Amino acid sequence: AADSGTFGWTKYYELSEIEAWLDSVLAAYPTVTEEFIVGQSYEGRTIRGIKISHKAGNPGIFIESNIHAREWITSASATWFINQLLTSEEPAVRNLAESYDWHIVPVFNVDGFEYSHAKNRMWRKTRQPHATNECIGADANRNFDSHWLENNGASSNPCSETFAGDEPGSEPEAKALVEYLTQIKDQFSVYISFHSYGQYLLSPYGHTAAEFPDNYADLLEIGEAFATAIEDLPYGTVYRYGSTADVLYVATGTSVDWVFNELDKKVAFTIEYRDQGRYGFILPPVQIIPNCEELMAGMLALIDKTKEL
Ligand code: ING
Ligand code: ZN
Repeated sequence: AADSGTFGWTKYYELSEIEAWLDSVLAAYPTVTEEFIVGQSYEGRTIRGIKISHKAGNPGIFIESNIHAREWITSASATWFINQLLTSEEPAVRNLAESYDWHIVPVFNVDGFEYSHAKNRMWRKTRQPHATNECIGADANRNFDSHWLENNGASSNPCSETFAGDEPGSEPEAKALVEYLTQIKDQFSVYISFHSYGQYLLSPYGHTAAEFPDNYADLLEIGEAFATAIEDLPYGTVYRYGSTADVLYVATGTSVDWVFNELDKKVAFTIEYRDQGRYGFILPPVQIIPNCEELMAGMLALIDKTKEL
């Protein structure tokens, strides 16, 4: 395996270490992997992704991870998942790896992630200063052009943790993702956004609990399959599922709602990983691998159910 001596899943890594590992993976698997670039962050970092494709013509799955800086378990899970797709010998995982084109961005909010390592472990937002206010950053997951700033699902106060930004796409990261996804929209049919914490599989809508998508019954069936597969593991971890606004809270301008509504991708979910608040965002490293095992069990079930419907 690529760089197996120095990278693993028993601790959390900084951006530079994750990027070095990504480089080693790209070098070790040149025929099935390819780098892609979503764009540049406010501070000028490159937002990188990896595409894993074993054959032409596969349906695509896009994974966006660590849009919120402090949710370190999300990029740890994304790198673990990439490694599994490339190295697992389990038949079900090989089938998952080889039957889909995977587009995975392990660390989307690169500036915030770096800041959460260097300065403030609890940082959530981007790092773009505000013109008329000393507070820094917007919630990238409130900055997309879908019901932006409606229904109190975000804040217009730049000092809020859920500041929606000055306008949709005001954050260079969100703008770059919109442009990139628009460009490759025919190459994927499933979109997953990784978050922590709370143990949920969340579907659209985020913007209202008074309305549900036309395919909500299907989304609930997928949610049930995902949650059951996870609960069946020896850890017995319980995930809840349903629409974001119904089971969690109203959130507007999110990436998942934008992809669902504007790109018309009808299988779009947020995963909220472990735990339920005991450690919260500071999930102990010993839980990384169990969390990842739950991700794989859940993903296998999610994709199986999606195929069936
Ligand atoms: N939770 C997500 C948040 O952005 C979410 C929940 C995700 C809502 C996707 C809507 C869409 O607030 C955390 N923990 O960040
Ligand atoms: Zn989050």
